[in-house]
Amino acid sequence: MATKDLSQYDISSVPSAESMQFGIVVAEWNFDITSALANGAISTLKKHGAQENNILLKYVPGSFELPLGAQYFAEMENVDAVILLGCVIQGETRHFDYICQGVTKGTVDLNLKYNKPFVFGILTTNNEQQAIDRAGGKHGNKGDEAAVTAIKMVHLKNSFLS
Ligand code: DLZ
Repeated sequence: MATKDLSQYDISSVPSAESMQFGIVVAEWNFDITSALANGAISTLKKHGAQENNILLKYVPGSFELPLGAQYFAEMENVDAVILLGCVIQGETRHFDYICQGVTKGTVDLNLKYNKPFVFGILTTNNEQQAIDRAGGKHGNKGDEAAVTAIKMVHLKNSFLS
């Protein structure tokens, strides 16, 4: 995967997503950024063969709510992977730390509890410009990277089952 440009990857290394079903949960906080992440994720999934009706999109108020939104997908929809998209920007208080800790721990727990990929597509930046740069700006789009990760992880799981 890319280290500098989040949208740069070896296309030939990405399996077909044609038969895969995805849930995407998007935080409404910093929506200019998170909607750009969602657009990137959706177009990347489609680029690799995912069908439009196999990409399910839901919204939660903020990044802290992303793990629970993702859990609803796991329990109520037949998805192969869930992509969590959010943007937490450092402010004057320690709120940033608590939200980041909560969503990170929550995402790790979901991966292991449900034995399926829950992809961490959350920007955690010092300022808005850093987020813009990673939501379709000069450092690419974290939504693209999250989509590629979801496809690869579903493919990995399927390789153990076949
Ligand atoms: C409260 C809050 C703050 C200060 N900053 C952000 C942020 O930068 N990004 C984000 O996604 N959400 C933020 N939130 C909202 C929390 O994630 C959460 O929605 C509320 O604390 C309610 O649980």
